[in-house]
Amino acid sequence: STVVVATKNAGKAREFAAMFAKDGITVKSLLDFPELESVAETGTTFEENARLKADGYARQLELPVLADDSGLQVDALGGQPGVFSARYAGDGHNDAANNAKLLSELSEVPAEARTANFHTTLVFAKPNHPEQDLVVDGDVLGRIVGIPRGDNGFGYDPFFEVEGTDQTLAEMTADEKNAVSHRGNAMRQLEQLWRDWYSN
Ligand code: ITT
Repeated sequence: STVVVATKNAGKAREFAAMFAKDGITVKSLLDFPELESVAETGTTFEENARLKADGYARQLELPVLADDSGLQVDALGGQPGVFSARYAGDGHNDAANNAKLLSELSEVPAEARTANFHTTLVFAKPNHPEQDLVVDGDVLGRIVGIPRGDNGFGYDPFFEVEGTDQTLAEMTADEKNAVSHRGNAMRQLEQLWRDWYSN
């Protein structure tokens, strides 16, 4: 079977594909449906934006879809970039520019005060039944390092060292990242909801 993940981010799509592949499920992303009208992320919370994407694309596709809204929350920056993580350095979503801005904002902050967390809210929506949306969250704690490490993953991964390890998310294999990440933690909760659903 197939699950549609309502994302244009190839890094996210790759992670979902790897997680669903373990259950024999194929993932399609919005990159497979270029004709759809883009849903604007006008919300002020991860949940609002994830609901907008899930409901908006489920309605257009007339299929159930899973949406992911995620971001990096840095304590010394009052939780920024947060829901603005994709647009931190301006519209257009440029990972290199976002990472450069993150480092410059933290230039006066000592290493021990660079604590952060990554957050994901996942929403699973069926077409035209927003009241039945399944909503789960996932987090991972860590800190922002001054020099990027690792070539795996995407986005802010080379700068995010996972608490309790000496590795950034970009130094982990895909399986290692999924075992500890915000997205992996949220997916494990969603799988539990799906199991409860089908056994009732
Ligand atoms: P979609 O909305 O199409 O899913 P997006 O990249 O715009 O794609 P978000 O609005 O959720 O997604 O923005 C998330 C931002 O956080 C974006 O800059 C990502 O690169 C970054 N991000 C999300 N998950 C990440 C992860 O696991 N590792 C590193 N960066 C991540």
